[in-house]
Amino acid sequence: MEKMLEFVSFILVLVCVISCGAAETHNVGGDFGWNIPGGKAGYQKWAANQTFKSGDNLVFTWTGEHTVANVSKEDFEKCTTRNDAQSNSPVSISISGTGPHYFICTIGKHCSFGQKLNITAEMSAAASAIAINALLSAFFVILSIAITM
Ligand SMILES: *[C@@H]1O[C@H](CO)[C@@H](O)[C@H](O)[C@H]1NC(C)=O
Ligand SMILES: *[C@@H]1O[C@H](CO)[C@@H](O)[C@H](O)[C@H]1NC(C)=O
Ligand SMILES: *[C@@H]1O[C@H](CO)[C@@H](O)[C@H](O)[C@H]1NC(C)=O
Ligand SMILES: [Cu+2]
Repeated sequence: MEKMLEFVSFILVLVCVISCGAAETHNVGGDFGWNIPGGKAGYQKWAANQTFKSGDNLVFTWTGEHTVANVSKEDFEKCTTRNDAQSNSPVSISISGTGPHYFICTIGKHCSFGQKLNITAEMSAAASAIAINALLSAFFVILSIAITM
């Protein structure tokens, strides 16, 4: 019985890895793109309405003079300028790993004026399925030990 459940769970993981792990593309700012936001909420409002997963792509598109740099939380808060930013629109960045990620424009005071984006990435569906499968497998092992005792 456990063997069969384990097999079913394994098949579900395989199916998910193949079909439900598709990476999504997020066009930063929607139609507004990557620019100095007018409103106070800036990019937080846009980000709040999205679900970011590890492996998804962020696409920054702009006209005029802007850049995108992946920065630390501290540099994000202080708008620390740096010279390793990407300056040719569009810039596509793959979100690597879960947790927070921070991006700023490094031109003039654009970041201080709100051209900054922080996101929090969740585990991808495929990674979640693998993690759940590992938990289930552990559970089945414990169950089969308990049964034979
Ligand atoms: C959030 O996204 C939904 C669906 O894409 C949309 O209908 C809604 O207007 C958005 N809300 C905001 C505040 O952008
Ligand atoms: C941004 O840089 C940090 C530190 O180097 C790195 O861990 C993270 O994966 C990068 N994020 C993206 C989206 O490239
Ligand atoms: C961005 O940072 C703010 C302030 O720390 C936080 O409240 C918000 O949840 C973060 N947004 C995302 C999408 O992680
Ligand atoms: Cu800018």
